[in-house]
Formats: sequence, C-alpha cells, structure tokens
Amino acid sequence: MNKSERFEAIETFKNAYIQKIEEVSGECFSEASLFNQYEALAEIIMEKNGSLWAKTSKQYDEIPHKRVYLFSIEFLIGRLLKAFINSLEIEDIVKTAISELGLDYETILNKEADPGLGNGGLGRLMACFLESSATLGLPFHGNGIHYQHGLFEQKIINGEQVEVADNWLRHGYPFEIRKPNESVIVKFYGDIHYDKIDGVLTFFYENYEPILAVPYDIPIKGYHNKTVNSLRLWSAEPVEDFDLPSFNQGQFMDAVRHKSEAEAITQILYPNDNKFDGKLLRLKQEYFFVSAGLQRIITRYKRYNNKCLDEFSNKICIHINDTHPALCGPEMMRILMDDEGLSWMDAWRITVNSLTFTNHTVLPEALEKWPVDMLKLLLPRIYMIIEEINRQFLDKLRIKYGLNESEIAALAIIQDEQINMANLAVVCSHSVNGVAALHSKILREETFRGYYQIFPERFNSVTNGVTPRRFLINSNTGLRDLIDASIGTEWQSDLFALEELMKYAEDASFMEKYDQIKLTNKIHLADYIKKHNPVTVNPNSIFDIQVKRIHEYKRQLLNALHILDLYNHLKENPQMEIVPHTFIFAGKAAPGYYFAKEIIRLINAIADLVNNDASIKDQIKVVFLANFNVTLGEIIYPAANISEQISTAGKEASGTGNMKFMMNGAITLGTMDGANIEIHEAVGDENIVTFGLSSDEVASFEKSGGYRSFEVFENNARIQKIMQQLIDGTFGNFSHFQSIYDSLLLYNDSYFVLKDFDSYANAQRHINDLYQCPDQWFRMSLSNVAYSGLFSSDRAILDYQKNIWKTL
Ligand code: 26Y
Repeated sequence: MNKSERFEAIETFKNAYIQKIEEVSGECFSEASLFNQYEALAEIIMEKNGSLWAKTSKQYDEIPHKRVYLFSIEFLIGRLLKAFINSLEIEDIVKTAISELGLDYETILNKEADPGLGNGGLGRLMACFLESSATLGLPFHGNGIHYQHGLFEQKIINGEQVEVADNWLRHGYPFEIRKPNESVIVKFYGDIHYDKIDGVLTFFYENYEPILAVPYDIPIKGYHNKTVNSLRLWSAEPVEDFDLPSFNQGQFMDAVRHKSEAEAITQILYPNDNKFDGKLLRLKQEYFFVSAGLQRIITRYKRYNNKCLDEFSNKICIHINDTHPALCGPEMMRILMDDEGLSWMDAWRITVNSLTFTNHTVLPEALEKWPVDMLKLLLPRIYMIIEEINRQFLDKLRIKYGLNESEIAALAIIQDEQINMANLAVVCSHSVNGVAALHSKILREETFRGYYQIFPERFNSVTNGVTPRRFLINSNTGLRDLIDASIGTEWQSDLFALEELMKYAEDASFMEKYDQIKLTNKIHLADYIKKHNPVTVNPNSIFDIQVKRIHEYKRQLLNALHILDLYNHLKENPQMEIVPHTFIFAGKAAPGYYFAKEIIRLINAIADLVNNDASIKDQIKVVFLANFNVTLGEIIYPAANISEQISTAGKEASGTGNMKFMMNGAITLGTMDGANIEIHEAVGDENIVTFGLSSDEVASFEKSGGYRSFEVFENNARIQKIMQQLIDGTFGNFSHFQSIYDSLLLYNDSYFVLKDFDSYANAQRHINDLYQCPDQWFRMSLSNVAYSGLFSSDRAILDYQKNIWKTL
C-alpha cells in the first residue's frame, strides 16, 4: 500500500495502523500496550506530516518570501496528536477505524505528554502564533530551548502546592526530529584580544568554553492546508563526548563535569514568571538559544543569497519575544562583524532593520537587569558590543536630540552597573509593541516614555489573540458542530464570520441546543473534578472559573475572599437562596513565591470549610484543580459560565485566557484591564460585567503612595469579618493566614483587593440576577462567541504582518 493511501478509507487505515503497532511494539496487535497504540498513531501521523513538511520547505526556498523567526525562551505548545489529525482532515477515518479495532481513541490520545515548555501567557501566545501562521500559510518559524524538564508538575497535598519535576521526555517524544548535522557551537567565557590587521581592528576570542547546540525540530501544521512550519528547539551538549580508556581518573572527572555542565544549560525551564532573579544559568540559556538560532539563520541565508548579506533585513525578520532573547541585538552585531567581516555601520543597519520586539509586562520586578560583571565574565565579546552600542546611542541622544544628562541616564542601556535588557531591546529594534491597547499606551506613556519621545515611529500595538482551532474547534466539538450546522464552516478560518450567529439570538430551538452543549461540557468537567478532588459539583450550578498563574496582581485573593463573604452571608441568613455556584480555580505558583503559595493554601482551606458544611445546602462549592496546563485548559474553557479576569487595573498586559473563555461563551467578570477593555468594546456593555478601579485611578493612588486600606476595613463590617477569619482559627487551629492579613492591612494592600471588594461583590450579585433570566443569559453568552473574531490569533498575526514585520 502506498503511504498516501493509508488515510483514504477506514479499511486501509486499519491495516496500516495494525502494521505500525506491530512494528513499534514487536508484538502482535492484540498484545501491544496502550502506549504502543499511541506511539504507532503518532508515528503514522508524523510520516504524513513529514512529506508535507519537506514540500513546504521546498516551496519557501523557491519563492523567497520574507521569513519571520520568532525567538522565545518559552513555547507552550500543548499536546499535538489531536491537532495534527484534525488539521489533516482525517479525524473521522482515524476515529472510526480505531473504534472498529476495539480501541479507545480518547484514551490513546491521553497517553501523550503535554510539553510544559513555558510558564503561562507569553509561552502559550507564541504557540498560538505558530499555529495561526501555519494556517495562514506564512513562512514563520519558532526558535527556542529544548528543555529536558518543563514547568514542574503541581500536586496539592494537604491544601498546599508541592512541585514535582516534569520529565516529559521520559518515554521519548515522537513529534521531534533531532538534526545533529545542523548543530552549531556557542561560546562562553574566555578572553578577547584585538589587533590591527591590514589597518582593520580585528578581534580574537580565545580560551572560551565551547558548547554544542543541537537542534530538534517540531512540525507546526496549518489547519486544513498543506503548510508545515518548524519550531526549532536547541539542546546543549558537550562538544566532544569522551573516550573512556584514554582518560586517567582526573581527566575523567573533568570530562564528566564538563558534560553535565554543558547539559545543565537546557536542563530546566525557570519557573518564575514576572519575577526576575538574575541567575547565571538563565543568562547562559538566553545567550545559548539566541546565538545558536542566529548563527544558523545567517548561514542558511548566505547559502541561498550568494553569500551576500546586504538584503538580509528585507528578507528576514527576527522577532524578540520579551527581553529574554534581547541579546539578539549584540549577538547579531558580533556575527556580522567578527564572523562576516562587515563594518559596524553596515552591521548596525542590518541588525536594527531585522529586529522587532514585543514587551509582555510592565511589572517592575519582572524587568530583566543583568549585572555588568556577570555579563562581562560569561560573554566578554557581547559585553564589549553592548558597551559600544550604549556609547554610540548616548552620544546620539546628546548630539542629535539635545537631551540633558538626567534624561540621557534614564535611557541608557547600562545603568548602575546593570544591563537594562528592555532598553537594549528597544535600541536594537525598529519596532516595539505592547499586547493590548491599554498596555501599549502604558508603554508609551510610562515604561518607555523617553524612548517614545525620540522614536515615536517605532511604537506599535497589537492586541493578543488565541487560536480558535485549539481552543474552540478541537476542544468544544459540540459547539463547533452546532456552529457549522448553523452558519457553515467558513468561520473556522475567518473568525469574524461568527457574527452571523447573532441571527439565532432569539431562536428558541438554537438556544436549547446551545444550552445543552454547555451542560454537556459542564458534566464533562464535573466528572474530571470528581475524579481528582473529593467533591461532587452540580452541573446546573454557575461554573465561575479563574484559571491562570497565581499572582497577587491577578487577585485570586479577591475571588477567594468574596467566596468567604458569600459563605458568611449564607450562614447568617439560612433562608437566603442564590443560584448554586461552583467556584473553580487552577494555576501554578512560582516555587519561590511564598505569598502566591499562601493564596493556594487559603483557597483550599475555604474549599474545605465550604464544601463540608451541610448547612449551606450545597449552594456553593469551591474547587482547586491541581496542575493547570494546556490540556486541562481544553476541558475547562468549554465548561465555563463566568470567566474571572479581575487583575488590578493597569497590571495585566493583555490576558489571553479571557479570550479562550469568551470564544466558548463564558461571560467575562472583569476589571477594565488589558484586553478586557477590548472585549468590553467588542461585545458591548450589556454582555460583560465590569467592576473596580480604572487604571488611571490605580495609578493616581500609586503616585500618592497608595490608598489607606485600614480606612476601608474600618468602615466595612463584612470585610472586618473575613479579615478576622484569616487569623481567628476559622480554618482550624493551625491554619492561620497571617501574611495575607498583614499584606492587606499592615502593608496597605498594594493590589487594591479591599478597595475593589464591594464593587466586585456587587458585580457578583448582578451575575446572580442575570443568570436567573435564561433568555438574557443565552443572548449574553452567544454574543461573546459571536464577537470573538477580533481575538483570533489569525487577526493578531495579520496585524503583525501588516504593521510590524511588513510581510504583507
Ligand atoms: C524575566 C522572567 C522573570 C520572566 C519570565 C516570564 C518575565 C516574564 C515572564 C512571562 C510573562 C508573561 O507571561 N506575560 C504575559 O504575557 C501574555 C501574552 O502577551 C499576556 O497576555 C499577559 O497579560 C502577560 O502577563
């Protein structure tokens, strides 16, 4: 049988699959394990991808469009097998064949590891961008790190987060191809000497430590087309493996040490998001994937362009995802000057014209600042180049722009013996953008104010988006089928077409089907909850969900304290009735972030109290689901009624979970922050519930030293009660939450939790009322689906193409 015929009919697929199972397992079909069944399916699909992959590369080489390379230290891609199968339009055949063979499709898919090669929003956004670009057929490739261990697995033990190493490669990963032939050397430490040779200053880099960078490529398949792009992840290895017999004991130990030091670079993903901690190994990671990626891109470019780099920036765009790859600037200068022999001026022109930069956070503690001493020691040549970029830039500020010394100091790349990586990224790029309208405004007016004054043309804004394939089509098949049956399938590649759904807003039979789908999704989640947590939830209750990293600014604490208050209400008024509510949380805390871990412990303590109190008659339930990741998200988003997006205004750059919920018909309960503002605009005021201080109000309190949380406390008996409960033994004698109490009262509540409390509680009451009008609720929910077109990553990628990468 020809391989391409495998997918043409159920029978041919069955035969091919049986054969593949026997090949991978070395056993008869009936003896093979579940893992073999998964492996075989993955392999068959990879063979199909492989031939499309080769064709795509060839096409790109023949018609040389401008290529975009996305440099990111995180790519949170999620499981791939189902996405591949659906994108290849073979789901029906594969599913039916597998079931006719007496196997279970979903169970097989569940054997796949979920690669946790990212922390949260930023890494997941990159995965959405890869998927959208492939779907749009664009030459767009990712460049990142092949972490041996991804983000830790979270367990909840006695209500607390416990971290377990994530060994995602334990059983091998069938979707990557190792390409040892394309390995490159990345150099660390050492000394720089220079000499004038033929009148030209020439640099020699000696005594460096070479590390081998080996690429692993993962195919990125476009939806319902033939495009396969690449995500290239670099793995660190010792340059030479050692030859045992020739070593004496001492050399052997050195060699082993060198091997493990080399491999350490790509051993683990740093689990912090939003807190910079300046570790040498992290700096090594940043340079490692930047250098490896750029070397390879430039080598390849020269091969196809007669070794001439003049046109490089017209053909290639290197996109810097946050500051983590900001060494792209100096590294590109190094390659162009030291390896390719270009002058500083030519190298600088090519560098700036090739680089574009996106910022993802304005929290000051997240901004990367590397000590000069560390950088100088680890990357001596790169440091020299940064110094020179800085020197020339400051001269320009003085001479061309006439800035005074204090204005200049604020814009310097090197400040207080530290390299300010955001400043480096802005200076080395020709475009800087934020990820939602408000965030971009804050970048222009606050974070990069001085830069905006001198380079206004560099500043852009692109609101984030998410891929509807993963977050609706493949994960909410009920809704997908209903939409297809109602308005056709065009919306799958043009999400704006969902607006047509509004013609069903008054259609009772559509509403019935729509509500039934939501209920089915909620039952599915309820089953998952039952399996993993000691609680049974009512699928007819409101599913009110907050899933995201645990952080003070995201204010899971506000949500938790409100639940405690609601519980108090129910206890005080036994006759009171509300629509039953299930409050669902999930998310990881950075292992070193004590306060975030206390928030998890508090949520679980509240869950324990509330779920086990029969007197409130199951009116509220609280669930904390362990180990939130992309796979769990795919079960959660389709089941939500309420999407909690309640960050302190001005702090959440965009948010993307808000978009995933919206697409699945959840109603946003949110502050006017990040992309919530644009969601509000898209759906209209009547289809969202907003509350709380505006970002201007927060900023003006902050400028005057914060607000006085004690005053709020003094004047609010309900707040007094919940605060008291944190420390009075309500949660058992040993379960006090002193640090939470102190942060809210003694340390003035930096994230305005108490300040926004009443407004939030009112918003929650409003939701309770709205839910009791099914027609209105349906209309609100449908409007959220219908107006989610703007939040497709297809739209975001088109914006980048048009305004930033200039590839359209
Ligand atoms: C420097 C290090 C500590 C660091 C590591 C990870 C700093 C930041 C991060 C990750 C940031 C991040 O995920 N930001 C989120 O990016 C999303 C995509 O743009 C936004 O939607 C979200 O609001 C923002 O918090």
